[in-house]
Amino acid sequence: MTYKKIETVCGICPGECQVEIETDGRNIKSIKKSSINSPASVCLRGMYSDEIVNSKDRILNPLIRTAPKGEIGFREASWDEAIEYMRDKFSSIIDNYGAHSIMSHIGRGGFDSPTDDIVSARSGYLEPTGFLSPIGSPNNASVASLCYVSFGVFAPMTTFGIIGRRLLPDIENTAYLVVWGTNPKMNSPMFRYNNIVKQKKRGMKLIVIDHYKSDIAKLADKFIMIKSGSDGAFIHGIVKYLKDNDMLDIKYLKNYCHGLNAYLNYVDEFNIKRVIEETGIGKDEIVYLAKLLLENTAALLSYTGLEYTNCGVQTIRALYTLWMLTKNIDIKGGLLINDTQNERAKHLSYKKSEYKAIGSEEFPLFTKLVGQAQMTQFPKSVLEGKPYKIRGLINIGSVISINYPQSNLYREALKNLDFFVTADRFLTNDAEFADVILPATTYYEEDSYVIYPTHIILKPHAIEPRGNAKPNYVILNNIAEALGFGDEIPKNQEELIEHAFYHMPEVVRSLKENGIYYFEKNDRHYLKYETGELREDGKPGFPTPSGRFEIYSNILNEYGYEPLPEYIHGNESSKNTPDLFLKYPLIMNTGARIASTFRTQHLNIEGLLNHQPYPLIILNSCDAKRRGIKDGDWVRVFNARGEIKMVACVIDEINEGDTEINIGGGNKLFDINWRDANVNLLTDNTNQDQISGFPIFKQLLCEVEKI
Ligand SMILES: Nc1nc2c(c(=O)[nH]1)N[C@H]1C(S)=C(S)[C@@H](COP(=O)(O)OP(=O)(O)OC[C@H]3O[C@@H](n4cnc5c(=O)[nH]c(N)nc54)[C@H](O)[C@@H]3O)O[C@H]1N2
Ligand SMILES: Nc1nc2c(c(=O)[nH]1)N[C@H]1C(S)=C(S)[C@@H](COP(=O)(O)OP(=O)(O)OC[C@H]3O[C@@H](n4cnc5c(=O)[nH]c(N)nc54)[C@H](O)[C@@H]3O)O[C@H]1N2
Ligand code: SF4
Ligand SMILES: [Mo]
Repeated sequence: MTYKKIETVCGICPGECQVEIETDGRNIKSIKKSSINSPASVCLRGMYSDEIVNSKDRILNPLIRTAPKGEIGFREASWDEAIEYMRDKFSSIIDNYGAHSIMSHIGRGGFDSPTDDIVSARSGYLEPTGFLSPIGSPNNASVASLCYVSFGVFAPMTTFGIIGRRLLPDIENTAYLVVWGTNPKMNSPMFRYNNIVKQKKRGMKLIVIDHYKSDIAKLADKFIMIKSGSDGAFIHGIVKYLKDNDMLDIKYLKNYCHGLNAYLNYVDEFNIKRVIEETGIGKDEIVYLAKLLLENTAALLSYTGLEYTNCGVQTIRALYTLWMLTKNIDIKGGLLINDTQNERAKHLSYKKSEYKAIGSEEFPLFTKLVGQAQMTQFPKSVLEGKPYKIRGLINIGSVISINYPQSNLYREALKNLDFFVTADRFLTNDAEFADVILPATTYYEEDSYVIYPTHIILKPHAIEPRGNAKPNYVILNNIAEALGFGDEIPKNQEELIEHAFYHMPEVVRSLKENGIYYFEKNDRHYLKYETGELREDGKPGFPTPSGRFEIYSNILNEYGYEPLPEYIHGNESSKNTPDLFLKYPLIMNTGARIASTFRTQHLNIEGLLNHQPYPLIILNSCDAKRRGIKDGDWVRVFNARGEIKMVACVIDEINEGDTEINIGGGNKLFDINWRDANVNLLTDNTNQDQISGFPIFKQLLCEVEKI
């Protein structure tokens, strides 16, 4: 057998890291790190990609349901038969109830560049767009309903008037990197983590603010441990300290900030005593961070750690405000504002619907800023018919019945659909309710392209697809075919790049000729809000309604929300639900990423399971002792909504009364240790950030007892 070494893209998660693999076209002999992007050798999942690709559990052909809903029972079918079947079922729903009764949903398994380019929402439309726009359904959703957009769209758009993708920490040039509510060692791709390690050698100092000692906190020069969900109080406390000590350059800031006075009055509520009480952080640390931010350059890295509280969007707005007030925005070594990125990909055609997307009544700003339906309102639609009933669902790469809050509600909803199609590599929990399951390839098996910050590459498949599995974009093409708009979705690599870069012919040409395209390098400009480079009219300021950095957000005000970045003590908490707190006295914080899994994924991969065999709840040692729990004990974690079984991991570096619970368990077909470990049985689909609709994953209540 002859093995060849080829540079390709890791097949396992949307990190799309570059790797070098040795393959004979079918088998993978070795996987090595590559110089271009993140080394797979530091990523556990990347190391086991051959085990994932060749897993005996892979779905190899389209499956059609034979058993009653709620059971696993399918027969294999050809693609032609599956397409005919879908055509039949979907046509009947559309004819009887209208196209708005069908919904699409894209999960993390659909975060590859092509899928994203084809189906993600487009700005400039007044109505929500997406995969089903061509047939006139406004109901296109994705895991954006609970991931990234509070941080990446809501907070930056309502503050800077700029999307989060344009805000970049200048790690190479900063004196201090502040990592606040993210863990770049887990977060993919991992080139950021490698860069942090490299810059630390240069002398950069690392500050980490987290509710427990995460992997990145272990690497920190200074670790500040905060009570879950209280970051807003900490930030306001820092600003109050700066204000009280006349350390802010008010004259300068007044020129560029909208609502400065109102905010500086608001922070008066956050005296040291209150801040210490809310956050568990001492006065020294408030003073330390205040001075550090003011006297040095500081870059900021943040993400999901701040998204899942009742004031998630506002807390991230407060954080940006702190960076602005300490003049760390768009300076060398600070938080940079990048040039506008060109829009990519042809828009799918758009047929107007007289129906509004589900969730647009409850969360109007979600529809406005994200252009999608808010999936958290899907159960209400299916089960209560409000505002109308969704009857058909097309799901690409997501496990809805585990990853959304209050999972049983979503199970009920999936069960009550007339027709449900899902595309995946494995039988997931949702399979219990799927009528058709379509087999998806890994990236190793796909011909597509990948976009990196400096270049775009064409990516040929490294190994032959297993069975009759297909890439997401071909699956989308096949479903579109069944629904009558197949010609709008590319079905091979050539059509794919013509679709994605239709407005950039030089990219298409370069990819076809050389397989690679390099972006032009532009000189970096700093302080663009002073020079007028951020606004269309060329005036100094920001592209917001007021033309300034909006501490007071006009958009939030217009939509009836609090315009200042206010702090709210959790809706479910010692203060707001004291009776519940007596029964469930621990703060339930869920979902810090672990190395061996990708949420529900890989709990059937032995190599990875060996690295962390058990689902963990991390507890403070005093809380454990009081309950007679020792490190490694199996425990029951419960609240009024449900109970799960986890293994206790007892540490000192988490506040008393706080917890950190792994997500992803619950698939009956995967490892036995993880089967009763779906923490979303304990979360609440009605407790949300009122601005974004994001569920509260990091600030609920629970109790633990030894089994
Ligand atoms: N309690 C709690 N719940 C959470 C979170 C939390 O922090 N706490 N986090 C939330 C977040 S941030 C997110 S993004 C969601 C994630 O929600 P999901 O997107 O549902 O995440 P996964 O469990 O990764 O499911 C992805 C599925 O896609 C499949 N897949 C992988 N690659 C491909 C592919 O190329 N094609 C196809 N068709 N399928 C593929 C995988 O096998 C897997 O079944 O969960 C959320 N849920
Ligand atoms: N291995 C692996 N990688 C993944 C994923 C995975 O499941 N597995 N999921 C992917 C997905 S969907 C996403 S969205 C990204 C997420 O990427 P990240 O946001 O980087 O996710 P985490 O690694 O959980 O980092 C969040 C950090 O915030 C901390 N935190 C939690 N609550 C609070 C709080 O109240 N205050 C503060 N200051 N910190 C808090 C957590 O302890 C954790 O260390 O990761 C992606 N990468
Ligand atoms: S982060 Fe994702 S893409 Fe990168 S090596 Fe790990 S599994 Fe592969
Ligand atoms: Mo996510």
